[in-house]
Amino acid sequence: MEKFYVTTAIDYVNASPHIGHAYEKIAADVLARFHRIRGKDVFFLTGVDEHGIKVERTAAAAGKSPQEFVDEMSAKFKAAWEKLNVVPDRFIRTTEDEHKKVVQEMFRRMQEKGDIYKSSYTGHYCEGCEDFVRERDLDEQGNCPNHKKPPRQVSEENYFFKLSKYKDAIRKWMTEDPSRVQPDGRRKEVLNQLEDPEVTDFSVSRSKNSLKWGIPVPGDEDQVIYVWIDALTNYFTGGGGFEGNGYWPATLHLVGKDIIKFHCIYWPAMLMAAGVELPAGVFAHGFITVEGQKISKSLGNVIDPIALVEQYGADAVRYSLFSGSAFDQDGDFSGKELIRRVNSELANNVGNLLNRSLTLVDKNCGGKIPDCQPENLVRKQANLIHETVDEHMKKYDFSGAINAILALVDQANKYMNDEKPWTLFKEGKQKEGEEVLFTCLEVLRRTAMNLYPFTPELSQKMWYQLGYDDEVGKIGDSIRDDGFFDLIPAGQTVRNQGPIFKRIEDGDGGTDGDKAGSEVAKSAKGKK
Ligand code: ME8
Repeated sequence: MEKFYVTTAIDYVNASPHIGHAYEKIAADVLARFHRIRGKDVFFLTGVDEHGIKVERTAAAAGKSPQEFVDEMSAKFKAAWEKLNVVPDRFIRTTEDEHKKVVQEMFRRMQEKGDIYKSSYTGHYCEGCEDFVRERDLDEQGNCPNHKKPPRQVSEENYFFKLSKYKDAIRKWMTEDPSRVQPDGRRKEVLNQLEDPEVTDFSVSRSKNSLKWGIPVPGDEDQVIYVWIDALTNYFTGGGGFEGNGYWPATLHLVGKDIIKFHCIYWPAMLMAAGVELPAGVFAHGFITVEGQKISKSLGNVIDPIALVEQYGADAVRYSLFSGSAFDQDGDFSGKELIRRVNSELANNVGNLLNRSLTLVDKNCGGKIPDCQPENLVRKQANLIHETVDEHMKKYDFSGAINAILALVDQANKYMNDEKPWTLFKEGKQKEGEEVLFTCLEVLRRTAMNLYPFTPELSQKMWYQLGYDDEVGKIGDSIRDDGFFDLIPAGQTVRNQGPIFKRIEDGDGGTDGDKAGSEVAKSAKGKK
């Protein structure tokens, strides 16, 4: 069976999860579900990044021990993903013993290869980035351009990794197969960074005086392993580490656009030094803004994904995040847009097609799927939807996949309006009426399957109403070798249980979605 091992970045636990973190985790879950129903052996890893200065400081400020603090915070991240129906095969924490051992072994192997040496260093360290910032990249006030805070002057003796030795090999890795780093614009960006002489050997440890909360350097009590070495290695730990569990190398590392340097330069170089196979690919997604603004605590727009799910439901949040904007570019979240899309696209277009079809089947076909094989344009389009969705998903074009499914649903709704099966039945044209219904039911079956990665609950409800007793998420288990899914079975009894998706009404009974969105932001703020 073909394997698909997908990972996400692991989130820092110094603050609560926000919608930007959720966006990435849902995307990985969408891919995991998509490949699973296509019959692949999927392993989906996500988790949290628990070491480092930021976490150490935040724990101290909260009057807690680092361990106590990360235990609480990790549970919050886990709970948020559960609420969103994000179901990883493993939720990794970098404080796990198993991970610590893999990181230390990784370090040892890099050392054995002669790629780690001791040297002293002076630089500007930004705790927000958990990285050194170059002097010329600081803004006019001398602040880190990303975190708008002054970096600390750090001067100490550390272990260094010989990145310089691997630059040519990394360039080759990224150019000989351009699909390894996507989108292409990001690949070019990293290739440019690679040419920068300042992207060179880097420090891979801190002295215990400056950082205690981390994994000790094997054989040196005074040094702690630098947070990025620790964090990146989580992907390898998840893949079974040096013992293996059959999933490494990862098929895909899904990460935000801000951390591609670490994933496309540091990580492959580390793996080469440790003699470990490289991942098949990295994809960098865009950033989510909230109502046009960068997510920031000071703006008070840090939307708590749990509050959002409580207000709108998991499917609505998942769907609205990916239906509107391109995954490889920045996108915006607004309550108004969520309500508009969910009401018009899911409740109206998909919901109406299902409801009308099932009502007519109940009234005119004894509640059973009619036995026929009509040939018409809508059926032809329906037969193509699988391939079309595959094409979009292969390119991580989630909104393209959703739009193709919705276009088919629109086409079927229009077809029903034009053919008027209710009139056909009235006129005694039973066969013609059944053919129209069968066509629409086939579209609905395919819609349930193809929307499933985005809206698992809605799809399961559709599946059940179409008369299936199994789970739509398990169809991959019985997929035929030729990848063809059987037709909706004639004679299967449908179960019309009313709307699968209720229209979202705003609190005021109006359509002021923006207000709804900011209510969530407010309630999220109030909880802190
Ligand atoms: O970078 N929109 O952790 P992190 C979309 N621990 N994605 C966003 C986002 C937004 N507004 N804000 C953040 C770290 N992200 C490291 C990763 S991996 C070995 C270690 C994404 O909590 C961000 O791009 O700062 C990253 O992929 C993830 O959330 C975690 O960010």
